[in-house]
Amino acid sequence: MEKQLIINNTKVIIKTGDITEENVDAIVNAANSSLMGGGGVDGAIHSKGGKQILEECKKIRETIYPEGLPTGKAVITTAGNLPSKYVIHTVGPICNGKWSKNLEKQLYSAFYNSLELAKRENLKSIAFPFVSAGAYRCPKEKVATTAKKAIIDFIKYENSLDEIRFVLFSEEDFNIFIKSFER
Ligand code: AR6
Repeated sequence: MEKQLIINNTKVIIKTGDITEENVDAIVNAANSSLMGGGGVDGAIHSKGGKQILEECKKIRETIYPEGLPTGKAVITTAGNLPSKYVIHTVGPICNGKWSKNLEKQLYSAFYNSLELAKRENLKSIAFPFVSAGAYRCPKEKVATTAKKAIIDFIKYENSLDEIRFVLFSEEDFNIFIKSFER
């Protein structure tokens, strides 16, 4: 399933699929602070992308983020064997079913900082997964609304990207996303 929107000349694509198969400049990884891999999208990216990604993550830990990547920040590595050129690793908040202004702020930053990093690297297309909507258990509708806010603000204030994709793993998640964009 796929839906295309145009927002201020930027193509926004909402689709079902496996993000590791997306052919874009950068796919975003819903990582954890350790940057050492895990389950969900993170596990799929590291296992299909190969060890090059982990090697670069280790370098980032040794240099700029010895204590781990803080929630809401983003870093970039190459994408190893994946079809995309880069992986942008971000860390969304852990909600455990709850929601608050602070969690919203952290999640907004995860989306916005990933977009800004793509801009800094002169990238033209980016694909996001449903950050924090899996193991971190943030309410899915809230994640979709926060993602929408972040991308609309980015497009409005400092757009540089030709295409922003959201790649959802199930039809149910796709429908939640579509609803938030129609509001
Ligand atoms: N392509 C697209 N979406 C996927 C894929 C895939 N290949 N695999 C899973 N999803 P999660 P989080 C969906 O748990 O909530 C990891 O262990 C999945 O259905 O990957 O931010 C990390 O290391 C869900 O909708 O990310 C962290 O410890 C969405 O991706 C922690 O999980 C996000 O689920 C991060 O948790």
